[in-house]
Amino acid sequence: MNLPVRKCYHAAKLAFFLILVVTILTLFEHWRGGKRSAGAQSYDPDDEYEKEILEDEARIIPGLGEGGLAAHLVGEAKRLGEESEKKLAINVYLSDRIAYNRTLKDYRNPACKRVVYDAELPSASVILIFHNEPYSVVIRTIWSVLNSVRRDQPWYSRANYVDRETGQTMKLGYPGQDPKSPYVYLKEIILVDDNSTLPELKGKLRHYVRTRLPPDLIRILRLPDRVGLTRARLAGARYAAGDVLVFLDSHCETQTDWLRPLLQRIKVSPHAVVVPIIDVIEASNFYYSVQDPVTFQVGGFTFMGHFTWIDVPEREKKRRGSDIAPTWSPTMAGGLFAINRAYYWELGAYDEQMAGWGGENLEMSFRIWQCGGTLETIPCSRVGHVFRSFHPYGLPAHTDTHGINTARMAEVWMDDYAELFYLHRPDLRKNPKIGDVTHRRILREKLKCKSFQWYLENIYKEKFVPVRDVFGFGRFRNAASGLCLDTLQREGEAVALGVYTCHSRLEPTQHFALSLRGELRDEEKCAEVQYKRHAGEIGEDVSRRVLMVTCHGKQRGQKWRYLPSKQLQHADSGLCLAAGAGEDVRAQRCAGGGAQRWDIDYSELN
Ligand code: LR7
Ligand code: MN
Repeated sequence: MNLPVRKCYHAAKLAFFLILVVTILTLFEHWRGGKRSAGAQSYDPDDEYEKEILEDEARIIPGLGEGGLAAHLVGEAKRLGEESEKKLAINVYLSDRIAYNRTLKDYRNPACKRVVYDAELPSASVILIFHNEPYSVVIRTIWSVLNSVRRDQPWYSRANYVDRETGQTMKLGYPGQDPKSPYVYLKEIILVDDNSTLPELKGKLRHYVRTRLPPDLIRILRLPDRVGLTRARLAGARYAAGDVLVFLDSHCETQTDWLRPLLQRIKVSPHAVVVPIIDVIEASNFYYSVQDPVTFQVGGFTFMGHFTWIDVPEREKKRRGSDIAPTWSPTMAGGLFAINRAYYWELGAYDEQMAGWGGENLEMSFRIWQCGGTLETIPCSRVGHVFRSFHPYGLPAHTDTHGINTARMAEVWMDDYAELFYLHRPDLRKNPKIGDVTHRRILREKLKCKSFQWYLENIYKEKFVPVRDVFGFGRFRNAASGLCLDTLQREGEAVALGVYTCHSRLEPTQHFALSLRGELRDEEKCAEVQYKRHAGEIGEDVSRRVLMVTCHGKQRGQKWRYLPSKQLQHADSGLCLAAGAGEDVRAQRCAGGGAQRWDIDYSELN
């Protein structure tokens, strides 16, 4: 009977052992579980970001702003939106509620759909720079770039797979690109954070990129100091590895197939710097607005150093041959362009001593043309940009970076024409604040660049040069009242011309000219006598308004004569410019007297 007892003993031992093991395992599990829940209590920032991002995503209203239509909120939400726009120049409250990857209607010239691009194109590094930009707007910009280069986009399937010269079948993408990569032609997106202070642009943005975007395609470059947009772009360019640098502001949305036309043009013409057509995304409702898919404008400038939009000159329409052909542009706005990376460095990249905002766009434009490149708008590439009415971010305290940067540009590229800038900004003439530009002048020498005069005569023939194309210019002082012609800073098409106390020096609002064509004008607008139908005969008491309107260059209605009596006579109506009691000038029947006599500062006719 020993045996069963022994058996029993062994069984008990085994059972005890098993219980022990199970207990230990259970305890261990328990301990691990406890540790896990303790971990959730201890702070992990990524969990916090994840939570915030999920909340953000839950706020999005499906369908809002879809297709690029205007988005509207009502009631309290509408009010909060307007409030955010007052503060940030963009309706950020609304932006937070529009899908990050909303679609846009295709606004391109229909002819663009028939263009055939090479299957193999240069690779692109897209560089987005930002300082305290609204988080959701930045994310939407990134999504828009990514979605537009997805291999499964219908326009890529229609790509030319057969090389036209060799007859070889080509793989869609850039040389060496993995054909299985879901993104075509895109080497990388480089986000350059110009030392933002908004917390959501730090960890949360990083977490978003890691969890929702292809992290291996997106780099975030954090600048340790706020350096301004020129140097932020330089930092991005230094880092970039793609064949082509594509710069965008971080509040953009791209249109259907916007990238290939830029890459194709640079492939064919490596010294072409190319810009898309820039459409307006309304800051208040995110409406993607397009004037007309066929006509678009190119870049001009004012001697104040500002970028302007101008109509494509008739001679250029002839030269380019087709509405969708590359169109020469005298300048570019600066924020959205593509350039061959090697050429960017060869051409002198940027003036790295430009701080803050402004000036770099005209500097680069003049440099491109004067040093042998071309600056072109590519009509089949369209990108929307949120235009803001003010800069929501602060700029380096009390420094007028636009003025200083423009002076640096003028010193290097404008030769004697720099005087026309200094006419507006005498305070910057020989001002030590501008800093040293020697190395940029050496660059100009080295690249054997042409003169500014060459640029004006060959690239921007239409530009009105207020000291060259004139009989007289400066202040126009009225003999009776002693007041000077003044735009009174009235803006808009067709605004009344006025008079104001003469400034001691030539101020832009009082800088008028009598052009060789006989226009009475400032840099952009020409004086016309308001024409009334059925006004009857010109009687003694006739008095008409004088309006400043865009110069058409055709003389009709915009021609004036400066008489030996110092009267300014309007050719079509025969009326003379007169200053009266009010602040607006009038066109009246010519008569003697000081009210119709005008002294011009600098005139060949005085
Ligand atoms: O200190 C700064 N650091 C920055 O990184 C200041 C700005 N920035 C960033 C900013 O976050 C934005 O992404 O730089 C980018 C451009 O700044 P914006 O959007 O305030 O400039 P803008 O659109 O008002 O101005 C235009 O002119 C500028 C001149 O310096 C730049 O060249 C902008 O890129 C340019 N924008 C465009 O060309 C878009 C089309 C607008 C037009 C016309
Ligand atoms: Mn911008």
